[in-house]
Amino acid sequence: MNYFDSIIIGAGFSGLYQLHNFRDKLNLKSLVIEEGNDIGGTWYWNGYPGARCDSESYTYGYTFSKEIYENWKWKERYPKQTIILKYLNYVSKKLDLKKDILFNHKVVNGRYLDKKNLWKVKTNKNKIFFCKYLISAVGSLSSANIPNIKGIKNFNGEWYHSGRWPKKFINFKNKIVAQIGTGSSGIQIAPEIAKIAKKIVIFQRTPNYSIPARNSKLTKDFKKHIKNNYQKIRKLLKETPGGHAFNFSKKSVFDFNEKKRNLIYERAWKKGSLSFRATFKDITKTIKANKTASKFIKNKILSVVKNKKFAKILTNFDHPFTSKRPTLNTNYYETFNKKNVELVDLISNPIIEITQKGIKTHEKKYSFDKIIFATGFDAFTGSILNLNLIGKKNKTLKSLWKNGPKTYLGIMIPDFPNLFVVQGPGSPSVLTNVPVQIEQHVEWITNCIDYLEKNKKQRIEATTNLANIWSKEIIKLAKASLFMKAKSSWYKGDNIPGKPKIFIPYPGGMPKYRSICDKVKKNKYKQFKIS
Ligand code: N01
Repeated sequence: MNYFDSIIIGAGFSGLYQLHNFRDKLNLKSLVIEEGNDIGGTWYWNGYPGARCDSESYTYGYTFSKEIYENWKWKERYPKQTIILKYLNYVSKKLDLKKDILFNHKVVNGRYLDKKNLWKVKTNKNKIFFCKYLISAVGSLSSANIPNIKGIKNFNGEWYHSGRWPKKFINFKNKIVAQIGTGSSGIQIAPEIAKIAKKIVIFQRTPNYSIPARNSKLTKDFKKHIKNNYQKIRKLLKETPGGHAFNFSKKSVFDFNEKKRNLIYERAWKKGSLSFRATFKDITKTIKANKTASKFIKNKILSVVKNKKFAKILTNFDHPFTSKRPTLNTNYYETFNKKNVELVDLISNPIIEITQKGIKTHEKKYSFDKIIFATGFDAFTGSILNLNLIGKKNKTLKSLWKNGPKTYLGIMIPDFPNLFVVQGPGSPSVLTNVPVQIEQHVEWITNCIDYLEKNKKQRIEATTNLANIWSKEIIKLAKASLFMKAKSSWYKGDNIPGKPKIFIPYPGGMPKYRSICDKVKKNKYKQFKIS
């Protein structure tokens, strides 16, 4: 029988660290099953032009090992997708992880066998495995959202999704390219395509606030600082709400007059990075304070973009800054000053259909050689639901979650014993610098299973009551935040037709979340049903 103590689905940041913990710390016979032909998870799939991380490189990685942390040398302020893959390969080699990964196998279903207390897992190549513990490490942003636009199948040219970027070389030189979507991915793609394509037409539904990344090579001194401050950096990442290496200012927007405040914003703008939102303590907390930041960003965009019509479309915001995922950019707004770049406002001029030759909007027919979909993901739930999991009493995860995900801590699901989710819906996940959340989750799961094994327990399960309490807590926190002020956002499922409209990630910040998880551990998981 193909039996393992634990099976981990996905070989990204989560799966790799989980494998190391289970195999090398708990001595569990473990296997990772990965759909791609190499490690990397989100960074394996998102190989689009311009793909780069928004978190600063020295904070975007594992911190569990001083040796691993110190011996990897980041070269730029923000790491490129290819560099992150190199980094993960370095870690994987160091820990000898690949030997326990089955590549090119996609898990197509998993069923909990009540009597045997085992999970039965099947792959697309009809391989069947059994395990005691099943771990979903499939990530929050893995299920590509390809919009169901009429005629998509008729297009004669090639089309691509940013989150499933082909491994082959794609030549955009002298091509006429369409890009649909202007989120974090689209904002990175457009400037790169504009450099080489004959023409790029960017189709924008909703404008995003974007802050300059100000990427640069790391100086010798900064590299030394990283190396000499491993413990300090690690501690800081655990203390800040988003798991980043920046703290929020203690000052309010209203501690300053407009002139002084704008000077402070100006300084933050010049510095760039996601820390812009932390310029004042209340930007992310109250609408009144937030309006000053939103206005500052709007004026910056208006000052860069020369074409008045484009500038208006790019600043026609329908949400407060940070109520949706803030984005970073390198020359995104400057790109609209190029002659080969056009911007289409889908609010006033929606897409009617995709034709053989290109895209037909309400106002015009366009011809394209290629179409890029930077249209995001069925976030949080899409990739885990695609595993087609069936728990106790033949209950499918799809039916359990038909009105929205139900989890406890975003880690465990009622009626799905011994199934653990890394970065699941209901955990802080994408509201944080993700590797920081991943380490915390993997370590919590490892400790929990260690407890079960040492105490000769066979299974652990969250109760429905626990999951309901957790959902209520998330809704309460979300209502008190600015996140609910966004008219439409993938944080609350608005981007996928038919998806329940409910705020999904835990918005209380990492330190609070961590302390809740630590308490559960300290109380020996008493909240759960353990047998
Ligand atoms: O996806 P998104 P993303 N017709 O959902 C538009 C992480 N990430 O891949 O805003 C027309 O943000 C949609 O419009 P609207 C990061 O967490 C990280 O860009 O819904 N347009 C939006 O403009 C990030 O937040 C990094 O009105 C349609 C865009 O497509 C997350 O991934 C880099 C449409 C989708 O934006 C997702 O970012 C990249 C339709 N039918 C990603 N459907 C870094 O760290 C959707 N859109 C750098």
